[in-house]
Amino acid sequence: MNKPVIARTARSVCPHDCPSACALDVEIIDAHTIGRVRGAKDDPYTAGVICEKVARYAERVHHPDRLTHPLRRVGPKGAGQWQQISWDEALDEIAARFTQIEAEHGAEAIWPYYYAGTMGHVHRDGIDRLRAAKGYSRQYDTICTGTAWPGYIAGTGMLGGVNPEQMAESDCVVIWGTNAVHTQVNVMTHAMRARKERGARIVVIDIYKTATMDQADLGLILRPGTDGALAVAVMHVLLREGLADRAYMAEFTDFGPDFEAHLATRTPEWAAEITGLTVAEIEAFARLVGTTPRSYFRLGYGFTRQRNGSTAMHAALCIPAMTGAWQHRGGGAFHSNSGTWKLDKSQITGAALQKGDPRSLDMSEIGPILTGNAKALKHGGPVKAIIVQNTNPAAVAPDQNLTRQGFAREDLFLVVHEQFMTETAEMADIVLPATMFLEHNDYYTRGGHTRVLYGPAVIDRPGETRSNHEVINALALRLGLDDAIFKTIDRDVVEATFRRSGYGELDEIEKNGFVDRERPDAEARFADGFAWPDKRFRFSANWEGARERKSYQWVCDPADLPRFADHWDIIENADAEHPFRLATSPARAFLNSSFNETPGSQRREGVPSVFIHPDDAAANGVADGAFVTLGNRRGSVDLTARIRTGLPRGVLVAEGLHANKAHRRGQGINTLTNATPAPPFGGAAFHDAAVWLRKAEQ
Ligand SMILES: Nc1nc2c(c(=O)[nH]1)N[C@H]1C(S)=C(S)[C@@H](COP(=O)(O)OP(=O)(O)OC[C@H]3O[C@@H](n4cnc5c(=O)[nH]c(N)nc54)[C@H](O)[C@@H]3O)O[C@H]1N2
Ligand SMILES: Nc1nc2c(c(=O)[nH]1)N[C@H]1C(S)=C(S)[C@@H](COP(=O)(O)OP(=O)(O)OC[C@H]3O[C@@H](n4cnc5c(=O)[nH]c(N)nc54)[C@H](O)[C@@H]3O)O[C@H]1N2
Ligand code: SF4
Ligand SMILES: [Mo]
Repeated sequence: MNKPVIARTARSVCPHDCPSACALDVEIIDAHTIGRVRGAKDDPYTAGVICEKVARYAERVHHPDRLTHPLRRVGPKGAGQWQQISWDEALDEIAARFTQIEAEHGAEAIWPYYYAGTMGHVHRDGIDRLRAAKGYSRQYDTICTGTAWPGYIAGTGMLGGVNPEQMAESDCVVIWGTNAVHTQVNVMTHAMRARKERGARIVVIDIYKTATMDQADLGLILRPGTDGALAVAVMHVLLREGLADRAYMAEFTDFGPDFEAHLATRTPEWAAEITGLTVAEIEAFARLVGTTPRSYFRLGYGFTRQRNGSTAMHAALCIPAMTGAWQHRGGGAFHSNSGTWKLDKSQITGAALQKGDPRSLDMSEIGPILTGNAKALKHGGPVKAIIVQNTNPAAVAPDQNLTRQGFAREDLFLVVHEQFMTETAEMADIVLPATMFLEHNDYYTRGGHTRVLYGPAVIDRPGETRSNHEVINALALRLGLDDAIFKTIDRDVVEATFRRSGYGELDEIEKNGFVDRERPDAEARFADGFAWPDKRFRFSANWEGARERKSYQWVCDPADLPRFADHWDIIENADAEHPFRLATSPARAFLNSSFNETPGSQRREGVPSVFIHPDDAAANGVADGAFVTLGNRRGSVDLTARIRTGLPRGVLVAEGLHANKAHRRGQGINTLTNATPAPPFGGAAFHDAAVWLRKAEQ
């Protein structure tokens, strides 16, 4: 075969929900076709490196299974019988049903539901414009960041940290609870540069020996949900050995005798018992960060997907406040820059049009909500209609049996706007075909670095696909809304948003593709104090302050929260009936449930499987490659056993998310995860499930 002729290379942005937000160079073969996708070499964070799944993006854009026409269900729910219809028929039917449901049950019976399939703000958040103008139920956004962000904000007062490009200038990079090789490969680019150029030490903290830990100088494998114990024991050692920066603490934190007395009880021996680490490992880690001023704490999401995840985040964040690492270039902490963009998104979300003050329903509780849980419904009426964009809750939401039961309700009118026939789309009454990022205009942010990037449409869209923005506007107009905000096109919204936010003119920005929002280094490292009125970092987490800043909702009694940074033992501990702790960590070649439809990713990930410690396998008579069933009170899932070392006994890790149907019996891994909101403000504890394990019938 002849090599395709590349007509040009277009600059774009990866739209997926990954902190890296890579700048891309996309080979354009003709008006409809792309070739290779590469990481932009001139982008300082991307630095020419992207993950393999996006490098193969041609497989996803040109996938034979892409949805290209609106479909109406003709058989029973979920039976896969469809009739192709026109856009006019589809939109008319949706508008008629929504109008009828609103008349009968009130606007709150309709719940637009979305997440971050695309991280472009115009196409991701525009659904809120329709929601606001109609007074539909709000969505309380918890599924990803619900536990992580509050824990960080409760210490620093805001969501922002030292520019992650400075990892390259660090002498010790602590990669905590993130499997960066899988989930945000660019962290490794900068951390490895520090090792190569400065001899920096790389520390990785996880619950199993990940691909990231394979690159580490010091790997700490602890029991799931025990990071808080490690953090406070590290601080115990820092104080005991004179490695704490007392001058820094006196000036910049709320450190005092009560906290010191608390830490005196948090010995490495105490923490070893809880975490499964040795005293020597805890002390070695404490001494390393205590004697290396330029220690950079890259705090991930993974360790916060435990019921005590918010307190674990806060506890880990306390360490650099005690060592004073914040003062040094290449030192400090970072979780996300999502609190630093200062964007005026009124053109996108239509906040000014808000009608009434509707209830806010927790997206992570979609299962309980759709199956009539009164508390989850905020003691209001049932949800009767949903329009979904950018997310696949039938696979990604916790407590899958409840979610699926909910979607199967005959009285629920479900519209799904999608690129593929996902598990959620399969349950729909109307399926609408969506464009991909190379086919529409948008701008993108992600927490992992400092730039806001623009990605224009660079190829023609296939079939009758329409963008999210177009669908929301078309539906709004049919529902009788006629505000000018519903008559816009995507590029103009980007332009207006940039202008209103003081970013400058899109024509100019488009020339290099980004706006750099890097803050002055002193500000990013809180050199003039932390973001509270008294400017002090909080070892005693300021949960109420975090709640106020982000309009979070309490899901627990604030009095139950530990007073100081600590291990909070509220995880789903193993018991006699459920002797294993399961984590559902990310697979390298999937991104949540995205890419599990592409052949390259399927080849790489193989069948849905679970890592088991050799002794646990032997004790349960499980051979490598055998089918096992994992279960708990929420349901059970079949997986293929992979016996391996590098994880504690009693811990199971299932990397995903594989398609539900890739599992025997069609039960996806989220059958086992818990939808009960994690304190203090909600969120799903995806890596925190107690399960039993049995040999499955082969
Ligand atoms: N390839 C790939 N990339 C992705 C994703 C994906 O699914 N696949 N998902 C994307 C999304 S939406 C997000 S939010 C980010 C998330 O990316 P990360 O911040 O990396 O978070 P997680 O992927 O949830 O988990 C990271 C690691 O945390 C570990 N972990 C679980 N429990 C604990 C614990 O109690 N303590 C410690 N120390 N570690 C624990 C898991 O084993 C896993 O290795 O990644 C994005 N990138
Ligand atoms: N067990 C377990 N479950 C998890 C996690 C875990 O670690 N373990 N991680 C959780 C996390 S961190 C997150 S963020 C959630 C994320 O979960 P989701 O937000 O559901 O992420 P995806 O599975 O990638 O699904 C996104 C969907 O949006 C579609 N899409 C992409 N772009 C567009 C577009 O422009 N328009 C429209 N209409 N559709 C589009 C894609 O085709 C895809 O089906 O999953 C959570 N679920
Ligand atoms: S998924 Fe992440 S690492 Fe891969 S290209 Fe997108 S932003 Fe970069
Ligand atoms: Mo996420």
